[in-house]
Amino acid sequence: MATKKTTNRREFISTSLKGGLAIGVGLGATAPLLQSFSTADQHTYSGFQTGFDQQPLPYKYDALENVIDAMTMEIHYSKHAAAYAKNVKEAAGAEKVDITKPLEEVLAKISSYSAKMRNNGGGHYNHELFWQCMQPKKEGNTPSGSLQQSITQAFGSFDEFKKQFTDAGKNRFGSGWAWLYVDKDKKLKIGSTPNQDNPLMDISDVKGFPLLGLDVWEHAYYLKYQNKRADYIDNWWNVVNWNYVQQRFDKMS
Ligand code: MN3
Repeated sequence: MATKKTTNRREFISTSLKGGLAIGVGLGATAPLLQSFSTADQHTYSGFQTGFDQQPLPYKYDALENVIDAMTMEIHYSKHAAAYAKNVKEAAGAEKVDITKPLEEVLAKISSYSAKMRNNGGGHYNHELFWQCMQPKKEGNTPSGSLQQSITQAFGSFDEFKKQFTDAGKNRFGSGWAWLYVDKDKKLKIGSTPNQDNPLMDISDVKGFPLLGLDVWEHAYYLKYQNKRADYIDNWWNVVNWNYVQQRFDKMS
């Protein structure tokens, strides 16, 4: 009897892992999050998991005008980001990745894949998140509720958080991203990653679940801001979609 029970449990764990929970292993805080997903909300934003196809931009190219101009948005979405989506699928084909599963599973074990997968898988994930993290400009744009409280708790004040996040973006040498993320101890952290890396990747220095990401590649701002990355970041705070960031935070708390 005892032997049979052990076997059944092993089969159960194996089946669960195949069902899409693998990313939870080694990421601590994301395990309960992913376990709560039904099959239906995989590959959609409702479950905060990411598929391999580029999703429609949630607003028009000119919706963020005065902060991010329409031409930058159009080139960024339809050329740069579209290329990451195309190339990650190519890499997935070559490396026998099941693209009906969330991209997050690949990112969590990115050290076992090619540089092409790392650059384009990260690039695709980061941009899909980035579009959702923005909305048309709002006056007095700040988080509210539990996210605001947790930010104040973690960084002292919202202004101090903004300063540290801005510095993370400004000081990233070359191309990369600034992040607000939840680490394995469920603490809010600020960090930055080079190129198209992100906190979901096993090779990343900063690890956790990203809540908010800022693209500081020159292609994200150069047409309007030229070399003034700091001005781009200062202005970008006006278009952060804090409701979306709060929803991601709620999934993690
Ligand atoms: Mn970009």
